[in-house]
Amino acid sequence: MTAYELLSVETVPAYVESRPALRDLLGPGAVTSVREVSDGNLNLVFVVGNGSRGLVLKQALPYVRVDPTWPVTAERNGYEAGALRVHNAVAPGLVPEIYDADPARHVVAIEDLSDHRVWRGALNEGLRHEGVAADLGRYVARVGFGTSVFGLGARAHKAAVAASVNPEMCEITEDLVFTEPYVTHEHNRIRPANERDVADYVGDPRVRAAIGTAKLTFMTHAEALVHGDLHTGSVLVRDEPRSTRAFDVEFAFYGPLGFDLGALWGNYVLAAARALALGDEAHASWVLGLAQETWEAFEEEFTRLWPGRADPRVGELEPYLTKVYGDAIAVAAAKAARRVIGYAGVSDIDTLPEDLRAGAVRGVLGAARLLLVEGGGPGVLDRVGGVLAGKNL
Ligand code: SR1
Ligand code: MG
Repeated sequence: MTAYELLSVETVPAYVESRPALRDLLGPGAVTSVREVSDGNLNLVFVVGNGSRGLVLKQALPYVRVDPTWPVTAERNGYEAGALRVHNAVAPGLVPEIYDADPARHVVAIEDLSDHRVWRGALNEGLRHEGVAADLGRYVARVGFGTSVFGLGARAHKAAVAASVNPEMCEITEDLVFTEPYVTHEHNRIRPANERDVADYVGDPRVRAAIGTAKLTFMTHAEALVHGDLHTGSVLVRDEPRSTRAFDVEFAFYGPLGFDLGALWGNYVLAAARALALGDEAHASWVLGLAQETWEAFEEEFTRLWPGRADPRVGELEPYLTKVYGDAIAVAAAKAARRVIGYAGVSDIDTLPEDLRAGAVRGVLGAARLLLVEGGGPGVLDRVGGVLAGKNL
């Protein structure tokens, strides 16, 4: 029993009618199609149309959709609406438009991007969407500059930090990414064939030290209103005309820029591990090259924005970029490792044939360990492919 009414295919038309912004968008009494497409861990999602235009309704459940015994704040829907508005302002065209937010029913209405597809699925199929990785680097740069003290100045940054605290969702990340994989926990799903690999990885004191540092950075470096969960399943892509949209910003919070870049890199590692397990070296190599592509686009865009900062006495560009890079390397490792040890696996690995999975997991943990041990050292990303392939570099 929830304290607010959950949407269903049957009730969506009346709901749209009851929301002035949506009625104006689609026209009165005009809903002709409703399709439920909920497939993430947390929310109900409906694609609504009137024959010529559409929108998407996303409603937060007060629990994890795939585990109703696990309560999660429905207020995340409001955090998402707030972050989406801000991201639309600083990075237009790289996120879905937002049409409406309903704090009583915990619903946001956003642009219908049904002509896009989720990037993770495309990567799993060995498809190359050129330019997406660079678009995402620009997205992180624009959000990272525009919502930070650099873009906002001191007072507005402090006000934005205060207005955007998202403690419950941050706690999920603190637990699932930085804690649970490193302790004995009921959420962990370790295959017998990988027990030794996981024990070696989590038992390495260098790994534990680097993860502890990354967790502290996550919890205390309120740099920018980052996406907070920027994996390849949070990205929609379209080829013609090319379009890239980062969506699903319910984990948005004031955190380190490197968190979003590292999330992308960690998921490139998972996609490459899949490709290598399937014997597609060319795709693995292309996917691993995306990390550099994202970084270069980020660096170029951030550098372009830098002269426009509110206070030229705050920060130095090169040391700041070095800090972001180092943060991102550790997050890449944490994000890749959590998906093969802890709660919420990814299809890249979980849909591999059983006999290929253990090797892929071993490769991912080897790559994560390399990244954590070497930190932001020179050429570390270039060595990931070798480790994934089982070469002891
Ligand atoms: C209980 S939520 C599990 C995971 O799903 C989301 O995509 C986040 O990555 C979160 O950690
Ligand atoms: Mg999500």
